[in-house]
Amino acid sequence: MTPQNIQLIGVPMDSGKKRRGCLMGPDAYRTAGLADALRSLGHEVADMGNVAPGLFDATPHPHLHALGETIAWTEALSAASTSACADALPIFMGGDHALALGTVHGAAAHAAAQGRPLFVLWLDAHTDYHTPQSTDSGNLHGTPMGYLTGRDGFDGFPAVPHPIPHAQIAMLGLRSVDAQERAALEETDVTYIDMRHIDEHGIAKPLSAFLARAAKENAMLHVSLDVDFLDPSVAPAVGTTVPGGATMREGHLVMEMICDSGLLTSLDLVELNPFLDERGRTAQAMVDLTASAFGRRIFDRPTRAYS
Ligand code: HAR
Ligand code: MN
Ligand code: MN
Ligand code: MN
Repeated sequence: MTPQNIQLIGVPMDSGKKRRGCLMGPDAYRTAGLADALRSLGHEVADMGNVAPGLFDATPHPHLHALGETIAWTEALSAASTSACADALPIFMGGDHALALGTVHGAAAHAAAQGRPLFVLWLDAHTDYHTPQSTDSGNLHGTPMGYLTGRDGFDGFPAVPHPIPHAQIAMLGLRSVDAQERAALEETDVTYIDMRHIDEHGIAKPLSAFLARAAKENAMLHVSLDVDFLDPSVAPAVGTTVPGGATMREGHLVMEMICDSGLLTSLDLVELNPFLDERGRTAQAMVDLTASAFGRRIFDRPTRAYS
């Protein structure tokens, strides 16, 4: 992989759900050696420190958890993302998945300014396609895909002048989808690949079709990697464990293929809750996956065919 100019941006955001701990994520990635792992692959890496939200109205909302704080994060992150995308390849070290409300919003603005489409790869057990009205939990980390595609009901959030067209989105690893999300998604042409599809056909085929489409359109690519994409047996440090997830090798293959595509322009690492980790193994797994997206290889040449 050609050397990249990478900015690590800490996002100690914890407002997207009630269970606390994701605010420790950025420092767990630092402790696990994310910057050095990327430098050892030949990249230029700058740790930009952490983003902070502006002042916000903390008045409780009857249904939505930490609405004012989440809106303030979205505003701050959108601006940070647009400017980071102009200078470098940002890696947003979360923080919960509500951070994508801002990071993708900002990346979409940057892509629009470049006159290029933004494709989004959502690696997650969940579709996160709720609106503030459809969510039963009131947890806004379940809504970024709804917001970013321009669904109605996000009062108080920044307007979405560049909604991501559904055809430019692939969701991979799905195994926990609420009824309202399923009904709404089935009306769209989002590429949704659930775990059964991965079991039957493998993870490579649908991913390479999506990446080929992005390449053909000269797209930018935002990847949002939720810890719960992985099976909880290999990645326990997440509040929303769902059994039956991707294996470590499936995760690596996805990241290796992203690397080979040369398309990656921004990356979220989300939902790591270090308070739930076991001797740092989940943070380490996320660092290892990120290294695969930036060129770490077992061998640098194809293995010889058996004859
Ligand atoms: N769909 C459920 C809810 O609204 C769970 C959402 C969980 N989201 C995340 N990120 N952990 O994927 O509330
Ligand atoms: Mn998620
Ligand atoms: Mn999830
Ligand atoms: Mn729900």
